[in-house]
Amino acid sequence: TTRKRLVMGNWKMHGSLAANAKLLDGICAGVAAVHNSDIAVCVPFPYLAQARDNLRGTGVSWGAQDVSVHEQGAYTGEVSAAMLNDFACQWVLVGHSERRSLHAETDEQVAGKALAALKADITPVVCVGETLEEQQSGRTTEVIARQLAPVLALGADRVAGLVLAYEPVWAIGTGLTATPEQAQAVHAFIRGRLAELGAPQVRVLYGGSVKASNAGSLFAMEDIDGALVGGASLVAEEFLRIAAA
Ligand code: G2H
Repeated sequence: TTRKRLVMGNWKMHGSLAANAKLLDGICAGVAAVHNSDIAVCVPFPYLAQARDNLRGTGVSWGAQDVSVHEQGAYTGEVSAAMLNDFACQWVLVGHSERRSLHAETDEQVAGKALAALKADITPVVCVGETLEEQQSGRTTEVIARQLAPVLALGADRVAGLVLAYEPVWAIGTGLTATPEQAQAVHAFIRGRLAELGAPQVRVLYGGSVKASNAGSLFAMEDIDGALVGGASLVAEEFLRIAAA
């Protein structure tokens, strides 16, 4: 594969100024030993300035965990892509399963957020994935195709500028990981859709209980281009081991 690996931490709603300082220091201390992989962290909004100040020039990039579909206006509590630009964010997660399930985000809204980010020159990391019930009833590819449809409808030029992440909901924070073969099968399906569209260089990350002990076997798969890491990204040594796997 010619696609460069990307290992991205998703801190979710964890951290404090003090804890982040230690974690970011730890990541920066080990990053020189990591080759062949881009490394990034997606932090809570209030810590974007801290991430920028601590990471600028280190080779570790940073981003946010959500973005508004709107450019500006009376949207209390929302954060725009232009605001993320003010903090030099390179990335923003959109459509994480926790946003879809806890905040009822629709496939169309997720695609709208991806477009808002792209227009601001921020790379959206669009998350897709099926629930346990959907998987058990054999509907995995149907669900992934439905979630991807409005994103792929943005067209090849737009899609070429984003990253996708496959996160089976049943493997998120549960300790259950898809087997490398299970994950690869879905990644191959997604890769096929990208090829059809004419955007073959888009990276597709895997997420869901990724840790140092399983990262190597996941990364050995043809169509797995990196990882979106939750829990294990909160410990610098573990996160670095995943990036180096
Ligand atoms: C999936 C993942 C990161 P974890 O949500 O996005 O979290 O690695 O804790 O399962």
